[in-house]
Amino acid sequence: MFKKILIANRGEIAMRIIRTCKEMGIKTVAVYSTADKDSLPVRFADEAVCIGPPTSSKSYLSIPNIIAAAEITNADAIHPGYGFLSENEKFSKVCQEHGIKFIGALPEQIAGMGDKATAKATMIKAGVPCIPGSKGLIKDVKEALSNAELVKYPVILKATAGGGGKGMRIVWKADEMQAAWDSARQEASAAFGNDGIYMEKFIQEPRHIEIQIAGDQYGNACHMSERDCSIQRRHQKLVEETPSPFMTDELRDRMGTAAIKAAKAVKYEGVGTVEFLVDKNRDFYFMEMNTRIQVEHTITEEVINFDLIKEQIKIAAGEKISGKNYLPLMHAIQCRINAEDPLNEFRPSPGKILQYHSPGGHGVRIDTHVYAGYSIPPHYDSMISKLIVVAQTREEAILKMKRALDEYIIEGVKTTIPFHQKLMENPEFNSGNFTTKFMDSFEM
Ligand code: MV4
Repeated sequence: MFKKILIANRGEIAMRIIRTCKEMGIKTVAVYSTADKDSLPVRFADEAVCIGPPTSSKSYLSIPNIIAAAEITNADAIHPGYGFLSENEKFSKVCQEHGIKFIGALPEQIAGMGDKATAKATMIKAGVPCIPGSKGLIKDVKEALSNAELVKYPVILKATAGGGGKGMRIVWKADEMQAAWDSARQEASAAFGNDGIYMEKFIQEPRHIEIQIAGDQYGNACHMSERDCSIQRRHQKLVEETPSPFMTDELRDRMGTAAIKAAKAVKYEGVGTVEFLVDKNRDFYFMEMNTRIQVEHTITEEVINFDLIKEQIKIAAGEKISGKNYLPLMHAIQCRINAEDPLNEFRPSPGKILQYHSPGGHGVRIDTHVYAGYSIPPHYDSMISKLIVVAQTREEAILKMKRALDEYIIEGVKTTIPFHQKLMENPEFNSGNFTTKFMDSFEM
């Protein structure tokens, strides 16, 4: 087992990783930018190293600075959390070259899944259901038009380097193709320095359901059921829950089997997520594979009674997994509490937290790095905390979430708490019958 892990991240996920390391008897090193010197991970890690100024590119994204911190402190592994360098092929490789275990995917796996057209080709070959579309990249608008005739409108153009909706254009009919093609290419080129585009049939009003998976160094893989992430706004998830209200035992079995196929196809080591779109007929299609721990891993932990960070560390250290799948025993919901103003188009609201009281009691979990007097820096994402509830049924989980939201006091910054309170009262949300279009028409 590792003796000392450096956490190449900040905020709640840095705290989350430190907690598990402590429980495993592993020493921790926090790295921080000058904007985060008063943060909790810096306070609770065994050691802390300043790696630069607030700008991410000069601190949390600086490979040389982070490797130097690992060498100075003699860390034998690096946990990258989510975001920042967690899916950076170069960082995974540089760690390897320095004899430091990267607790995440291998460079080849990051590259293979990071390029969406390549990932899709891999999944088609492995027999994972994919959305009908172009065979790989499209070279010009003429080829786009001929592909669309075969796929049939509406179609969607996607940037191969994309994810998170950038460089994506829906095309409803042929005469919109030229403009969509030009703008998708332009946006992809500017955002990723890669203007490769491929095409798919556009699935209308899908659900976003993802499967948590794990694989070990010996070729074993398992799934840990699903998370429904359909409640998103501009590709930012706001609420996640498991099980999905749309799930059936039969669908879970089919999606779980497909996700395991996906993991085995790339000899996946570690924990990961296979994202699917699910249509109204319960047909599902591979969308992306995330080779990192995700923000919403917490709800899976609650329903299968399992520490996913511990599992990640054990797999990285060479332990075997049993290969058996995990089914949900409970119902869990997570609300992302952000320093944003839901009455003002979710505008960021950084600043000092003047009063802070967090909810508690049976079945309530808060993952956070904040405290009364803490200032949320403007340089990073605006998440304050993750509020997670777990109960026997969906109805009880919603009631518990309402109770917890009522107890939650945060003063000094605007938060998404009022949005979540409104959502928990919403009939459509309560019915469980919602899709990724839900937030388009939500009124505060
Ligand atoms: C799609 C789609 C419909 N049809 N692909 C959005 C982010 C990127 N990862 C893929 N996305 C989508 N791909 C086809 N063929 C609809 C979306 C989409 C979406 C997906 C998941 C969650 C929220 C979404 C919001 C808008 C569009």
